[in-house]
Amino acid sequence: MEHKFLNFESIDILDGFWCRKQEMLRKTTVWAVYDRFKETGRFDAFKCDKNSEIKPHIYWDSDVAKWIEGASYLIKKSPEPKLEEIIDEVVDNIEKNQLPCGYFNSFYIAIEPQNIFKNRDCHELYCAGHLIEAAVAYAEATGKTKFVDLMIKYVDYIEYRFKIKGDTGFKTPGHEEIELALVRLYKFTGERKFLDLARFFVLERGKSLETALTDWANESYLQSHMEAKKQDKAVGHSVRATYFYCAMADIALLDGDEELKSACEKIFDDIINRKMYITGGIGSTHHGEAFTIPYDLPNETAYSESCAAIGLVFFAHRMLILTGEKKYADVIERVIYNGFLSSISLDGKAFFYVNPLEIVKKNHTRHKSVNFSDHLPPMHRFEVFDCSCCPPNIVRFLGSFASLLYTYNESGIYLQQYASSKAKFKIDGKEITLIQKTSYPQNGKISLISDTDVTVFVRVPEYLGDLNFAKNGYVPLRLVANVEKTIEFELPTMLIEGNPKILAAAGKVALARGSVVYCMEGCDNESELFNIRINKNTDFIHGFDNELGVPTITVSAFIREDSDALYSPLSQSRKEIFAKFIPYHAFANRGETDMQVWTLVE
Ligand code: FUB
Ligand code: ZN
Repeated sequence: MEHKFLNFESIDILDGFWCRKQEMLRKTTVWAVYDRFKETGRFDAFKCDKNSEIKPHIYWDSDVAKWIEGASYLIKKSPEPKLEEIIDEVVDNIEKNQLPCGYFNSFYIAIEPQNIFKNRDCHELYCAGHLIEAAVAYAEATGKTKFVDLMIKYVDYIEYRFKIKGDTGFKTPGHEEIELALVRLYKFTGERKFLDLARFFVLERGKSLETALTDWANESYLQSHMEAKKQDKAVGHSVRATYFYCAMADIALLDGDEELKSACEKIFDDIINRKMYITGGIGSTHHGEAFTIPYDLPNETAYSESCAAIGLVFFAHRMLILTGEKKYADVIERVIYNGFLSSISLDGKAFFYVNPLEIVKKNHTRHKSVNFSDHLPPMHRFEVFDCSCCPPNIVRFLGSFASLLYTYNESGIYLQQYASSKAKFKIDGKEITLIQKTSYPQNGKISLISDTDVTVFVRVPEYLGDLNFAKNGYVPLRLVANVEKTIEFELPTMLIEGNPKILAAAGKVALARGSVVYCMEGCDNESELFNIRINKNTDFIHGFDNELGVPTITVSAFIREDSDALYSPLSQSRKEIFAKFIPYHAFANRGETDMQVWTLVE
């Protein structure tokens, strides 16, 4: 059954885990990303000065647009005049430089006007999509409509060139994004032509062969290997893919299109049953930043791009709305506490683009002559990248994070993610304020109080399996006005096995407490991490790391002692040690050191 979701603007996150992340976003991250983008010329690129010393990148517009979208979410919740001033300047520059036909892209206007809409993989429609999303978010935050009006002019031109005239060098975007942005523009304006254009881009994709780029950047890489409705597997570039699947789910919902819905369901299941890391990361190879084959989930060379984790949450959230099925919210929980959160440093200033599941710093198992250099994982986060798509995506994701907390329908409110918050609903004309108090993920206790009688269906976390008092995975709590009710889920600490087909997890286990996956770091453990074998009967000793400000788990383990012999007969001789784990999302915050999620067990 379809659900509606409660937008972040109706929810205040009050305290606890996610409140601290949002405060970090407002105080630090949004400014850190701005400063780096300003220094690198991304904001000035909007002046479209062809003589500028700094040559813009083809998709710098999208970097700034995602930052504007995130900044707008902050403004929506509480005024930020300085952010508004920065955004207004960008909008003025767009107004000054937009071509009379409506076209806008700072790179193409300044550097290659002769190549407008010629090359499918040059991200013009991707940039347009992000600018549209930014414009809508800014209008919703401030009531200022200049930006959105400029973008509507641009969209009209896109519609004319791609749909009406059809004289462009390609039919559908190389990097999806404009599709879901057009759906958003439709919802904002109510104008059907934007939805029609979104549908056009989704349904035209894969109908005819558009140019493939290289051997790996082929039609599958671009999700153009077949029509959307026939697709049933996650393929190709993982960010492009998830954005495309989001648009498919949007159209499925708005048009009641069962074929598109079924395609989305199959693709989603392919991801979560065969192609997703335990952290919720997706994309197993840096070749094409892409999905590969089922169960190919290498640890050290994992790509697991931050934007792909975000894309998976966007897709899962849409599927949750479309179907009301809890598994989608379970996946969101897995991603937000692991593969998404690892992307940002604890101080909020630096970011991972690639989120590995293993780092072997000394790298002594491979000589540098092995052509491995471009696969090796990053050992620390960066403040900005040449291709800096992830940092501003993180800004917009955290800025609108509260939208993930609740859905609702005529039967009541569904609590999908746990976070202390005050939410204001309007269901069937009735206003309801619901307060959720919790210290999750520190413990599993959730207290709820509302000002009106209402049923709240509390999602049972995936790691608890099926509870007999739950219905379809949700515990129904009938709240009577102003009477607090509490539910407490157990938060088990577990050793987890991977599917036997996952080579990278063979003979190994991962450690998790609830949905938070843990890892070992070299700086906490004296042995090489790959030599450590967790004792399968271990107790779990819970502690706290004051330097990092995160919980720790210590387990009993064995190592093989060092030896001079290169080979020796198998012996049972082992040294007992304790191995210390920290949450995966907190790794790489104490300098460069080894890290490992999957550990041998015996
Ligand atoms: O190409 C634009 C963005 O940069 C993609 O979404 C990321 O994967 C990175 O390639
Ligand atoms: Zn990215």
